[in-house]
Amino acid sequence: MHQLPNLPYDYDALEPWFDEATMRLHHGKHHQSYVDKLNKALEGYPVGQTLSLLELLRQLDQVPEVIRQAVRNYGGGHFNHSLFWQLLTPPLGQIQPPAGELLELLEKNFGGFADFQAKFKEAALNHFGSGWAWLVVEPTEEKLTIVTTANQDNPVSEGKKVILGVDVWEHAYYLKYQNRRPDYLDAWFNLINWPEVIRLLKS
Ligand code: MN3
Repeated sequence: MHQLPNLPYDYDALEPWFDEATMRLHHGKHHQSYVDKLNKALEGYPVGQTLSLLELLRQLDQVPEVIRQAVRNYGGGHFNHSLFWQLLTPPLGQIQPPAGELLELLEKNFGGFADFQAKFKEAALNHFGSGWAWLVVEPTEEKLTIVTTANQDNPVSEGKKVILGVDVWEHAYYLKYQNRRPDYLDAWFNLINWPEVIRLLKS
């Protein structure tokens, strides 16, 4: 059985950028619902016991066709949100840009940290409808790219490694920011857990 992970901080710890009411709803209702629906979909299918969630998403063709779309949607929802929470951290005041190898890669691939932020925000803003924006490592090279996915899809299903992502479903920001996705994205930049991004890059 898959389980809702506890947040590594309190519901109000990301204020004022992410408000407590949104965090409670997003984690306790939306994410919980993905977990519940994933468990229900996998009921009676051995693949749910033999493969981890990451393995299921990496090998969707191994999932029986009758539950494949449910695993993609609800398993993706569970995976994406678990990653999203882990990549947030209570604000420390000023944004602490990443250093070391990650900063070098951002400079090499995007021109610099500020250029990376601008390009990431643009991609997340221009994504039409519900979905996610991601920073991924391309499988064959030391190259970072920004991609977006629809619904609860994740680039791991395309063989990529994800090191950062932001939820651009309206449920992630509508309570506090209404239709102002740009303001939500600016807020999110204050909350990125860069040490965790670096850990994922090296993993
Ligand atoms: Mn969400």
